[in-house]
Amino acid sequence: LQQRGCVIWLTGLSGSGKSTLACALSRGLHSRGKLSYVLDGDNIRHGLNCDLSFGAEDRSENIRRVGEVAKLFADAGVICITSLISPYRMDRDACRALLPEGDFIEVFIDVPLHVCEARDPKGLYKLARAGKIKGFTGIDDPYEPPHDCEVVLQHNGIDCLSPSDMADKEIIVSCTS
Ligand code: GGZ
Repeated sequence: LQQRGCVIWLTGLSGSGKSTLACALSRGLHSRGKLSYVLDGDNIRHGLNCDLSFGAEDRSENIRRVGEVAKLFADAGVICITSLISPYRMDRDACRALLPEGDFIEVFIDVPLHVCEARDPKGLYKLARAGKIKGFTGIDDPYEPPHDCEVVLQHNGIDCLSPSDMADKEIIVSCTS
């Protein structure tokens, strides 16, 4: 295997399309002969991080553990794609600091709250608005967008960028060059 590992860190609101994009990216890399692995928040919370809640401290611990695991993948030469809301800037920056300069590619999926809320694929925003889920990101828990990340994928306000459009953008270029 002749490949340098790195971490592609996707961040954005629930329903912004992180998991779909992670999957499309992974396929795009595979078709270019690159080995990648997706660490998805929702899955990880059923296994490795099943002891963690959505309180601020536990979210930070969630991000910390995934950051450490992602680093292990990168060390092994794998392109590790993480897909977590990762709402707090400080936690994302701590993960960045684990890797050599240039090996942490932070990708902000910049889809506005009203669009995510209109999509509401799992009905969670509706529950959050009704007060049935407390501390939901974007509703009554903060999301801190990156100040200076490697890639911003913006929503044009009309339709969705298709994940394959997004996956073909500069992200693949930066981790295959
Ligand atoms: C945000 C929540 C919450 C609360 C459950 N806030 O879109 P989903 O449903 O499938 O993915 C979301 C997932 C978020 O897990 P992460 O590990 O990515 O979050 S974090 O990075 O903040 O630790 C959402 C669901 O869990 N979910 N409750 N209160 N999202």
